[in-house]
Amino acid sequence: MTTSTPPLSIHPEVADARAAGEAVVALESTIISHGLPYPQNVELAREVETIVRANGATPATVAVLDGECCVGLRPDQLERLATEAGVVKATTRDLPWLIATQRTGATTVASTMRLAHRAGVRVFATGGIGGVHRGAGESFDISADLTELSVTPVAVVSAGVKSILDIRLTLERLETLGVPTVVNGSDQFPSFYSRSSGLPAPRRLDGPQALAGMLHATWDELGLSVGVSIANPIPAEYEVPEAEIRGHIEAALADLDAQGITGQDVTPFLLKRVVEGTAGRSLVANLALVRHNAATAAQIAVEYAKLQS
Ligand code: PSU
Ligand code: MN
Repeated sequence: MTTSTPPLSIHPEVADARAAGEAVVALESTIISHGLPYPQNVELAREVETIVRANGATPATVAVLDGECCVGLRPDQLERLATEAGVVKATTRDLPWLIATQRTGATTVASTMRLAHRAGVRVFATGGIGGVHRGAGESFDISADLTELSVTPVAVVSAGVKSILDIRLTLERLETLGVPTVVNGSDQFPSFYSRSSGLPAPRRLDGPQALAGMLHATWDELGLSVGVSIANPIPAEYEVPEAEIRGHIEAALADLDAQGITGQDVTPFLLKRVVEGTAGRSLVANLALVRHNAATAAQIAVEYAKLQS
């Protein structure tokens, strides 16, 4: 499972950690190429890898480089994703095309999960997951992240769902798809910048050990082939009040309609507009919550590795 077979290329450090039964944490790359501005994107990508290591796990950033599906990247490869023009935003359905055309793509939550799973990696840290867009009844715009969570046994640690999406419908969809969804240490489901969303946590567990126990129950005891959504609320000191974000999100959604933006461009457009609108305040929160998720994911991966031995 840990050997590299084209088009899958597993970084030797990741392969060694897997072979030794040690903790590994997957990281996505759409956040680097399409989710954050330069140079914060590459700085964060490096920093998150350091945080994963400091918490006892090996980082494995995932991307497709010239048609090669890489699990674990060298520093120059991270830099390339942060700076190169024309890096494709790649969800699972794009992987075959990237391989066939030897192109370079940044992986979303969905495709990162799929490639992490191929490499035997079970825990993944990100900022926010995709979900059901507002107005999805008309547009049918529901992120493939949710579909992937329903079929691929990887745990995704996020800060919940950004309110550019319809959070209530996203939780409904996760329930329908049978995705275990749990909040770390809170009775509220978080909404990325905020520790609350007005919706209750579907389920709650407190801390890495309890969360790892649930992963063990899901995959090893029940044998379910399903992802697990772990929502990890932003630390209180970095929270941005909902009132401060709401207007910017409404404006961004109105621009989206006015400019006729659809499909894969929707999420990157909204993310960029919110950062611009809040004059970088949302960016500080975004960086903080990703760091926090990386630390929590590494701790969960360490606890889960103990249950495997
Ligand atoms: N939400 C965020 N930041 C992000 C994304 C979502 O707050 O960077 C990215 C993730 O890579 C996620 C993707 O998997 O957007 C979802 O895109 P779409 O809605 O097109 O499925
Ligand atoms: Mn979409």
